[in-house]
Amino acid sequence: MRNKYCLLGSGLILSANTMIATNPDGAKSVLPNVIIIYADDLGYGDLECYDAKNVSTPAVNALAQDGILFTNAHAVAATSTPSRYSLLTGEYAWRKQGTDVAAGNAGMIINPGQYTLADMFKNSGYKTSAIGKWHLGLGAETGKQDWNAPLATHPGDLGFDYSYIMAATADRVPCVFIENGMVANYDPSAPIEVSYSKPFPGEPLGSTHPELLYNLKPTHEHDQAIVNGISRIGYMKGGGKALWKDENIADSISSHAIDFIRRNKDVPFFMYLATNDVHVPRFPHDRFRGKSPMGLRGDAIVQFDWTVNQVVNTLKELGLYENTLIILSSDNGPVLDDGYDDKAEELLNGHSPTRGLRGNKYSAFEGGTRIPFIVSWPERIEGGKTSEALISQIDIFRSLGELINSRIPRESAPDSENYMDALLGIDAVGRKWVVEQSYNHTLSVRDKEWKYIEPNNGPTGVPWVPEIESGNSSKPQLYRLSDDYHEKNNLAESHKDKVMEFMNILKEVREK
Ligand code: NG6
Ligand code: CA
Repeated sequence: MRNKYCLLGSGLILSANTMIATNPDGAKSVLPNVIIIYADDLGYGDLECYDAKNVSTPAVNALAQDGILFTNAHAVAATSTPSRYSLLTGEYAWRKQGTDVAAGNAGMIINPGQYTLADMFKNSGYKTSAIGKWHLGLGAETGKQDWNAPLATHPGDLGFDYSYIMAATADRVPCVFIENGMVANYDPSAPIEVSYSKPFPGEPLGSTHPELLYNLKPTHEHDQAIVNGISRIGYMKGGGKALWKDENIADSISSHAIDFIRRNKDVPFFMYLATNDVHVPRFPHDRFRGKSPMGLRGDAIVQFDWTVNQVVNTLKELGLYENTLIILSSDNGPVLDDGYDDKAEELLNGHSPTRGLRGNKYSAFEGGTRIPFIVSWPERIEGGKTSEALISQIDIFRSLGELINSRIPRESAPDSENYMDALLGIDAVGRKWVVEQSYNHTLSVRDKEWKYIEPNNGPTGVPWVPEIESGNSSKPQLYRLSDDYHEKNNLAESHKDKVMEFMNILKEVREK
């Protein structure tokens, strides 16, 4: 299989069924391995290579040095579930109902009949995995899962050969890892029950037993089931030995990622590696405590960097680093107080998680969706570059499809376009415009110079964290980002033509 990006060396044989290139002595592939390292709530300014203060991230910095650091990259949404949905399906989440922040007992949101990013890699002969945060629902129906038996549907039905995942978020029950659709380390002596509507009699809650919250206390909500001295969203019973300890989550995720790489070192693999860092409850392992002066949130960034280092070192040790394409990014912008008293705000000491952008996670302002984005592939990318190309995570699907020369069914990944040249630093421009979705489905569209936020009736603060500017306004908003980085000066009145142009783009995209 010869294409623009992957060239076969001499003496290589193609195995007929899989299109995998193998050489006669070993089984080494020329198709690159692909790893998406997807951080959670990591802001545009949270990494040292993006000017973070008070925290050092040597592993990520080195990855950027070996690759390209993008300064105008965008998640599809300002929250997790819709961004992940869009990344894995190539469809804007706002097209599909039920794609907002999912409960831990949500039924599977991606329909097994949809063609996913993992299907694409699998059908091209890759071994595929999803490791870490899932947050896209499991099982056939919301609230009907039996967590004590194999789940009816799980990432295995979406093209992932292997999965080791958290059902939703660390602040939502069930607080267990799920391996290939079955609770990992299942403890038959402690059957698991989960509810998002009513507590289980006799089970202590954060609201009724605050004295049991020996690890972290909530600031708002998050006062239901208690696991590991931290109260969560949702009710849960049982779990026993299968319950996670928050301080070990990064270790569990990285060790399973490393095992997957080792098991598949001789074939091309695709790994969707979604870290729990730096989502709440932030509770990094002891060995990262105090590594930044910013408390738990800063230490969680250090822990994230450690995870990246683990993966990169494993690739290097196995001789795979040169021919592995790594995309490192985040699902949405940063947030400080997201429900736990971890002093994230008080300890910033001059650090700006958004790198000075207006708004945070949830917001229609840039802080909601502009995210770090690094692409490295030493064999093909000359490192150390920065790119201002306008890119969106919606295009990862078809760009990677182009990279591996994969045919994608016509009706699949409907919003995704091929921008592989931009991702490899060949094209410095990227998209003409990107569409962004805030927590309440307000859409924004921006090009290199301007950003338009459509009018809506939502409140000016995010309802559950009112200090965060939602970006909502009953009036159209238009900012000239090229000289108004902070989105302060609404020019909609004086630039009606530009507003009209963006309204038309949104109309066309909606009607597509
Ligand atoms: C919010 C939670 C927040 C976080 C978020 C999802 C409340 C008040 N807040 O609803 O703590 O869990 O959902 O974050 O419940 S995300 O990064 O997965 O989208
Ligand atoms: Ca998130």
